[in-house]
Amino acid sequence: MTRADIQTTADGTKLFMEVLAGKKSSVVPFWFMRQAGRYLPEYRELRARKGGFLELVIDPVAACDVTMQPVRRFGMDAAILFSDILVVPMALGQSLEFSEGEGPILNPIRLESDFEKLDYTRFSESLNPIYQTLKNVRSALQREGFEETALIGFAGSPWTVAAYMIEGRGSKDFSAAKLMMQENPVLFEKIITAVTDATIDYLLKQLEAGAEVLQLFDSWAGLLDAEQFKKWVIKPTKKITDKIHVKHPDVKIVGFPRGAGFHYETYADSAGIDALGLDPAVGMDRARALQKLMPVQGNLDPNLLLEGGVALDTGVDRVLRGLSGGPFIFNLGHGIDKNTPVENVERMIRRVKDFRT
Ligand code: 1CP
Repeated sequence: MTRADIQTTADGTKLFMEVLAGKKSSVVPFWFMRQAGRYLPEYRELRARKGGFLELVIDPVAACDVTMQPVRRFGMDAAILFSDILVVPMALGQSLEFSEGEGPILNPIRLESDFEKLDYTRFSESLNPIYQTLKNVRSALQREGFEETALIGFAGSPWTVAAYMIEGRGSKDFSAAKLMMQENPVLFEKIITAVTDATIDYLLKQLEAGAEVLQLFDSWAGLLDAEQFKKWVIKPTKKITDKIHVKHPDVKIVGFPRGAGFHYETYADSAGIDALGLDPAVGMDRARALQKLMPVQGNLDPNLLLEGGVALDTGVDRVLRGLSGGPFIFNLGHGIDKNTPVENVERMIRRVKDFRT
């Protein structure tokens, strides 16, 4: 029997979606964050040919190809749209560049006058290439025999996206964003509200274009204290999940509040999400407690993929044994490193595919 036979459930529903709906499975579905990207030679080749990262993202044929690359190679249970969380500020008219080796550079919003320059009128239209990518991926999955592979759409959560908009670049502490939160809460709230409303529109259109599951990436959730977390993570996330669920009650939303530590429970209880992405710092006992609340996804330390060998096997087994007793999707605890050897990825996937509860 092939894995594909095992994966298709009796009524033809995709295993990935069944698990997100709360079913426990003897075969563990998997995908991993940043599964399309620089560790893959075919990605590096296409990126060099297209000239850059954003050029790939706004080209629906190329972005579809990149989305499909890891699926063709490894047969994940889910494909994730190839795009970036920062296309939302870009579509709001904020300048965005990805410079080689430096990550994203945006023209920072520090003053009311910077905020007023945002342009909502072309938001939806600017994102048309991304909706087209989703349509292309849905047909490519069908055409290439991946009928059981689910398609994940995504966005950044408002706090994380706003943090980049204010800071203007990646940072370890996002001090300019945190300073604005304290010193100009009125402007900060305007930015969060603008991102929240834009994200709702963006995710609803992703669903119309063919996304079947959504993930919200809150990569910098760990920088906030309990009060800030409630106000700037939980509240806007709940607004997004409510709006999506009103229109699409059956669509599952995975929330990934990276680094949220002891706020994970509050997040699971109050953000309106359907499944929880766990970072590597969440220990197995707590992960299992969280799994009683909802399906979980995670949380292999991506550093083990750099190491490979027995260390990797042990880490994979620990996560599989720890979480396969309930609804569980195997994933990394954050994005794969660009220096990851492909053979280590193959080794990890073989172990996940061979595992049975
Ligand atoms: O080719 C390149 O040089 C670009 C590298 C790259 C890639 C492959 C970036 C730049 N973004 C992406 C794709 C991407 N980003 C995906 C695609 C789907 C996938 O395969 O998973 C997704 C979901 C993201 C999400 C994203 N972008 C996040 C959230 C997840 C996380 O990693 O924490 C964040 C924070 C970003 C911003 C961003 N985009 C790119 C970089 C290098 C960064 C991080 C910048 C920083 O803060 O240092």
